[in-house]
Amino acid sequence: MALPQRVFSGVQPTGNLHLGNYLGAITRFVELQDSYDCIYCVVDLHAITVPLSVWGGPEGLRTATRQVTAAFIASGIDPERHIVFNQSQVGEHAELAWVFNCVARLGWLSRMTQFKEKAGKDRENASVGLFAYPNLMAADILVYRATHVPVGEDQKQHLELARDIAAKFNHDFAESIAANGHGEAFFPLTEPLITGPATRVMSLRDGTKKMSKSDSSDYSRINLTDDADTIALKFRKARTDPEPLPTEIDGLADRPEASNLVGIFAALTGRSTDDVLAEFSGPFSRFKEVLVEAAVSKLSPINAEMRRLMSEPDQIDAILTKGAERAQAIARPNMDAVKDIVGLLRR
Ligand code: AQP
Repeated sequence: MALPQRVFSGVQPTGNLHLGNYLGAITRFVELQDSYDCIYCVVDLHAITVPLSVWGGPEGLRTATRQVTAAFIASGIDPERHIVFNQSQVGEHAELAWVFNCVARLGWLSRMTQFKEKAGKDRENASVGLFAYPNLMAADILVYRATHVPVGEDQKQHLELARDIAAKFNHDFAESIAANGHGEAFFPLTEPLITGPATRVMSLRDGTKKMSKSDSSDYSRINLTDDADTIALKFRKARTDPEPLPTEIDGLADRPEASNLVGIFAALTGRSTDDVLAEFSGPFSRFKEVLVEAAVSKLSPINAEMRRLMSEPDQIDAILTKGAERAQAIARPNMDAVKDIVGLLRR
């Protein structure tokens, strides 16, 4: 039986969401609502894989979880038509992650660049959770047997690992999968959806580094909570090079900061890079003014709606609880099937 075409994706509540999260992930989440059954998750169990000082402790985590939920809804995700919830309310994610801890190989995880970057030089001191993060991410997706995952470019390697885990599970348990009536494969080989003009938005201070919540400089990113003046200031201070904007795309080669700003403007306005350059080639100062206008007009209404939603935390919590119940109604039977396939007795 063909599985439903189902989208799953998640965002970590580890601080302020930024323009990279918005253009690379959340705008795609919104677009996909008309074509798929969508499940959007605030992945709070992933947030606690880094030191407590980074995710802000219990109160910080609760606030950030509500804030990501507010950003989803303010950006246009409809929690009535689709499912919005936080990961820790559906225990099946962690349950399946344990099974995947026993399927994935140490060598596979050792190659993950995100672990290397986040653990840094002090690997011995990194949490086991940070190392096993990709297994939990695979479980997040596969506990719903999701077929498509919209993400930014940085998550490509983790999605390839999720496919490897699904393939190994299907292979190792092939007989049991068939005997339990699931045909040749239980888990789909999920397709990443890494498309659009902003799959990798770069830092405003260094065009070779990804825009990131954990960058120590707030000037490196536009936060969804920034007001119009802050957005204007950050773009005016954004690093550029001495050359004017070129008339054609070839002229952006080896100019990471210029490419990034043009890419951001193209994504915000839905225009092609060629089109943007045709109109705005010349001094950066003029281009930065229109960039500020485009960012403010896109982000201000989202910012205002997020603030309104955050003033009623009980309503956000009610949305998350209802979403968790709906998510669990899909996850539980899948987890029961995994138990039967593996041979874990259940009630
Ligand atoms: N710079 C980016 N450009 C495009 N997409 C991005 N994403 C993140 N940064 C960019 C995408 O946003 C989604 C949610 O990401 P996340 O917050 O769960 O984790 P992350 O990728 O680790 O994001 P950050 O901001 O870089 O967080 P820190 O600094 O904590 O590591 C994902 O789809 C991601 O691809």
